[in-house]
Order: sequence, then C-alpha cells, then structure tokens
Amino acid sequence: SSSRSTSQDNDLEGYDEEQIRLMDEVCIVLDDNDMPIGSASKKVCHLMANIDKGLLHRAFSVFLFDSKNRLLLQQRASEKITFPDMWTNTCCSHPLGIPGETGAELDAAVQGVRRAAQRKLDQELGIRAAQVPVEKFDFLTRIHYKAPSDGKWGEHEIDYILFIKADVDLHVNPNEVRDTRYVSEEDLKTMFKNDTLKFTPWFKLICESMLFEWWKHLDSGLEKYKGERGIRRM
Ligand code: DMA
Ligand code: MN
Repeated sequence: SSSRSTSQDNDLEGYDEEQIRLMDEVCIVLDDNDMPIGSASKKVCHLMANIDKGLLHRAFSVFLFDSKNRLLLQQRASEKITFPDMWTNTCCSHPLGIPGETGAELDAAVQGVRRAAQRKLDQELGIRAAQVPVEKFDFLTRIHYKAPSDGKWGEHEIDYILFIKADVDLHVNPNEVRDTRYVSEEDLKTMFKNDTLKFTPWFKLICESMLFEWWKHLDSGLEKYKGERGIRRM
C-alpha cells in the first residue's frame, strides 16, 4: 500500500539501513517561487522519475568557516544513496515538514532552514548546537538547480545558502561523512585540479558562481550579499 515504509521498497534494495530509514523523512514540496505546496518523502523527492515531472523541494547548504577563514569541507560517506564519496560544502540537507522548520514567507522559511542546519550539523558532524546558535547563520541567497546522481536518483531543489563563522569540535558520524578537511581558497583550487577527487554538482555550481566573491568579503562587506530576495536559477 502507499503507506508502507520505504524499507520495504524495491527502489532502496541493497542500500545502507540507516540511509534507507532517512528516506522516510518528510520534505517540503515547492512551486517554482519557493511557495510550499505540499510534502513528500525524501525518497519520492529524489527519484529522477518524479523530478522529471517537475517535483521540486526545499534544501539548505551550510558553509562553515573557522576563525582563520578556512572552509570546512566534507566527503560524503559511501553509504549515502545520492552522490556517495563526493567532496562538498560543510553540510547539506532539507528542512522537514515539522513544526519550526517550515515557512511560506521568506523570513519564516529562513528561520526554518537555520533550525534544520543546526540539527544536521549535529547529526552529520557532531557539532553541538551551542557552538552553532541559529542566530549566527547568515542567509545569503537561494539557488534553484537540478542535478542527476546516478540515473535513478537526483536533486531538484531550491537551496538556501547559509554561512556561519565558528570554531567547532567535530564528532563525525561515519554513516554520513567519510572525511573532513579545512581549506583555504588556494587549497580548494588545488583540490579542483586533482582529477581523482569528485565534487557534488551543487558545490561546483556555487564555486563557479559566487563562493569566492562571498569568501573574500567574509570579514567586511558580506552585508551587501545577505538576504537576497531573488532566486538564482542555475
Ligand atoms: C541535500 O543534501 C541538500 C542539498 C543542498 C543537496 P543531502 O543529500 O546531504 O541530504 P541528507 O544529508 O539529508 O541526506
Ligand atoms: Mn534534496
């Protein structure tokens, strides 16, 4: 029946049990203007068959910088169903259809993704909430993009970009994260030249567009980039 858990689903056969369980999370389904129009499971939202029909959901991408302005990268675990083993920004996930994480108006939506970001920084990297208080996340802009993963799975999201500057302690969850690395701009550019490293499509899009400009302004002038109301289509 339609109410059965994804763990009995053929689409998910052979994947990691914990990652299968997380496919039951409830994502926020959107129209093209980021207006919530319903909800659907993480599994439903990430099947290319549904994405090809236009299904779109809300997401966030955190970029965490330490006091030396180095960016924390993660390599996704091999257990991840989408984009396994790829290097990417600090943490990505979805605000869920639960109290506190949803919102239609931009300010409420931003508050929701800040809470979701705090929740996932703990779940993926073991960063305790006290080290990343919700009010410390700066919302920059939203990016609408689509990217296939392996044919069956993919992404189609309006992605809220959040910056935070904090020195944190990591307790990495190996089911989510295979490796972590703090990088300078120069280190990251060197990583891009290494053909053996793979990067997620959304991280590449952000690097090719705004990341290095935002990064330069971390300590002065970031203000003019914050709270953009338009949605960048990529
Ligand atoms: C989804 O990230 C969000 C973006 C911006 C791609 P994810 O696949 O890491 O989500 P989760 O950690 O919830 O599996
Ligand atoms: Mn997604």
